[in-house]
Amino acid sequence: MARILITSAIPYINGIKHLGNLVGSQLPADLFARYARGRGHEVMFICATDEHGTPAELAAAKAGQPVAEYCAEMHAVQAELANGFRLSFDHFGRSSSTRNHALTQHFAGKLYDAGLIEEVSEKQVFSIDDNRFLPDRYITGTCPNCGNTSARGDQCEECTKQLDPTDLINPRSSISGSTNLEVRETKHLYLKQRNLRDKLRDWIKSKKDWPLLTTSIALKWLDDGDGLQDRGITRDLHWGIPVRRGAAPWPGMEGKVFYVWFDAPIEYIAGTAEWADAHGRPDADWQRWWRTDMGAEDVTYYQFMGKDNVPFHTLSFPATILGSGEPWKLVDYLKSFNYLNYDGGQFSTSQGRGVFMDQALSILPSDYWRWWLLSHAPESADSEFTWENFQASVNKDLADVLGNLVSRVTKFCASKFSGEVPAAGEYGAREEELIAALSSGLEAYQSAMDKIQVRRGAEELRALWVLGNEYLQSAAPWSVIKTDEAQAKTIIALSLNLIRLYAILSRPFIPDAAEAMMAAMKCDDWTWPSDIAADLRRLPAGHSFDVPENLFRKITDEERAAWAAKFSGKRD
Ligand code: B3M
Ligand code: ZN
Repeated sequence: MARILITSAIPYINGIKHLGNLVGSQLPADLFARYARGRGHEVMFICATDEHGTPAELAAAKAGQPVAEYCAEMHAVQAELANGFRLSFDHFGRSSSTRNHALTQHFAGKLYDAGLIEEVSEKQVFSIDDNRFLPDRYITGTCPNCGNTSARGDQCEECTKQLDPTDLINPRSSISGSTNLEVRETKHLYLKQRNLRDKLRDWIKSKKDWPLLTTSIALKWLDDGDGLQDRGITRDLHWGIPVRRGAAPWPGMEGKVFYVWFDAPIEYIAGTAEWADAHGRPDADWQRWWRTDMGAEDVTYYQFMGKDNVPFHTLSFPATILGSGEPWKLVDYLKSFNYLNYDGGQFSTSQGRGVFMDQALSILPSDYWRWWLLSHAPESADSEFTWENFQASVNKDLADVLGNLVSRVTKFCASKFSGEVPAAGEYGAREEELIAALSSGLEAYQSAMDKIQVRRGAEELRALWVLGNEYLQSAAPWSVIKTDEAQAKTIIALSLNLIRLYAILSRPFIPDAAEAMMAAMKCDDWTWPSDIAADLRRLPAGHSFDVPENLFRKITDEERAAWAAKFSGKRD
């Protein structure tokens, strides 16, 4: 049994996430967590909401709420949606927690002690009418690169260029729209990442098995142009983690907070501490996941995120960890994703384009979405959601292949024999062939899942379902029963056991359907299969079962057309 730590990039607090966000981090992380638990490993799976920074403050202002209240409400909304998608976090924390405040200040203090923090006087845009500095998204203006007139101070959404607030042409305050702005001196802390460049490069280069997407982005940022830049880790904002050196005040930094990207990844650790607190456990219980001097040396740590988050996780956060000089765990495997597009364009939160998590659950249960999203995960390239494709996958894979097998076998047995598993006799060549094919299929499935090849995992799982269907089709118990009842019973006994086997193997992808299948087999033994022949005799003769409700329904052409129309524009 291994110990596996899994974190998903923590979603920004402002608003409900769309399916593109979901498939880029939280959902594949959940898939892997469920798979690892299924294999019997000890898993700690952490996510949280990312509550600081200008997006949170601006969204709260727009909602007319104090930011703390807004964050508390949105955290509850996101937690409920995570639950709706069956995301099996051990803890869904908050980056605004007291744990994260203390840990973030602790890391800053250690970095200072190590000589890795520099105080820099710099020029920032100050709004006279708003009486405040305008960092990042607080300022809007024309992009010097593409001419977009609503580029934000940190980035232009049109051309994706990273910007500084002072780069914008015709800048205005995002709060008041005021153009009564001036540039003022202000003091900020910089993390001297450049001092860690060689260490970071060696560390990244040692990760031979990482996805190319991950290492290519990391090395590009490390070596391109001027290379790794020292990075401002503080902001002139009210909402955030106050700048302190551990527990001590930081002279000259009063009234300032840490930059959101400094504290957000630290929340992975803090979230694990929150987990311990929530369960009344001592510090040692979370430290054994994170501190190599406290038992974490045998932990394997996996991170999941969209490609835009890779630089922060391969450079900035490791710089914090390495620079602290303390024995914190670094990521062992970083799985990153490309983007999921929506019906000929991009998902867009600001334009409300695409399907958002709440909307998805309001039209179909989570397994339908989980299956489509995971089997089309944007791994080697961007992928695209279309309603045609969604309908085809659901109807074919889930309804025709898996759902149909379950319903045919259980209904046939209940009507021809009884609601109990019939006695199985000797197997013939067909059964032996099936067992051999399932055994090698299982290995292929495990090999994909062990490597977190999400799409391939889905393909291998579907191939296992297909084997069962083909077997049933060619074994044809409905014909055999007319001449050889004993053999028909053997076929059905094996097929009922197959349902239990599929429940176990499918659970990481479609947990609700898997649980319904297992419940229908009136069994609660989720032991991962290691010997298919034995597993197909696990439910003995006389064991009772239920005929489950239809596991999956088909999506009609009318529904597809109606949903495509409903989700074509701005959400209301
Ligand atoms: N909240 C960005 C995002 O949601 C950011 C991730 C933080 S991970 C520490 O894509
Ligand atoms: Zn631009």
